[in-house]
Amino acid sequence: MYSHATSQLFSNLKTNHFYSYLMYLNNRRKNEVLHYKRLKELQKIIENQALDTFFQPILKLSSGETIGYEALNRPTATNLFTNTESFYDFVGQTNQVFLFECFCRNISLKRFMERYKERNSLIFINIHPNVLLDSTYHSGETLQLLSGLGIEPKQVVFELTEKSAVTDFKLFEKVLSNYRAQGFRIAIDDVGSGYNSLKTLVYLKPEFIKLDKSLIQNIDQNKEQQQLVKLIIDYAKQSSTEIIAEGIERMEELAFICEQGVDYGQGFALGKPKEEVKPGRIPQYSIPHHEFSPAI
Ligand SMILES: [Ca+2]
Ligand SMILES: [Ca+2]
Repeated sequence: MYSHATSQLFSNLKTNHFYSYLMYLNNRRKNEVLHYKRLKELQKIIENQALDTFFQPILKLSSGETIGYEALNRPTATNLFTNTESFYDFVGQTNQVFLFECFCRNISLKRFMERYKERNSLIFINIHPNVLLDSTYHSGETLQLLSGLGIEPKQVVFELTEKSAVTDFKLFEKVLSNYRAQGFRIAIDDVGSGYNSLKTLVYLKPEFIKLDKSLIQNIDQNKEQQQLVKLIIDYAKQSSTEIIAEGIERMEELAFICEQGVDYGQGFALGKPKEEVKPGRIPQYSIPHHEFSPAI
């Protein structure tokens, strides 16, 4: 027989277990309701085109010329999505990714042409690798859309983020060569953010490598980041790939990147994302030499 204290303990445990189970069910229901509400909101965003499109300039560092713009789409803030990142994380978990990507691509290109006064710069479009694999996407629909807007394929660079893993490299190489034959170019985005970089770079042979902002932030003070960037620069030279350093915010970062001979730059120091399509500018800077870690 259990003592009174022991059976009291068991009874408490049972009650606790029951309560945790109830809590679990309650949380699960709450999450399901939230997911449903967010899905509805996503559909509303697509229907009403409730996204703001911003264009951030990409500059040639040796001349200061703006060679192109990255299109960035952000949903109008609601309490269902507190920031852009949570919004995109959510989209990635739904079966709406494809629909949403096509919507974003169309709206980015359309707004670019509406707001862009000159005619010859590049437009960088973020795209999920799987979208490029879809047959309807490369069967001429893209070309048709572009010709309707007066954009040439050679002006378009698809930014493939490393975060959405490419699994079938052979198939992907084939698809990309189709795109290239039409004039499109490829950039691998967020390189150095820790997602499978080397394999992606070697197999996909992108025309551009976009160095992730985590590699650029405080690069003037961090030896490991400097080493990684130097490795990628060496690789790029051998494979005739051009490098775009992202997230340049401080003059010291800009100076270091320029000193290393990086081709292009993007970041708040050169031009913020704006609704209008506006060229960036390389600020005048003078950095006392002693502030640098020696280049390695
Ligand atoms: Ca990007
Ligand atoms: Ca990026």
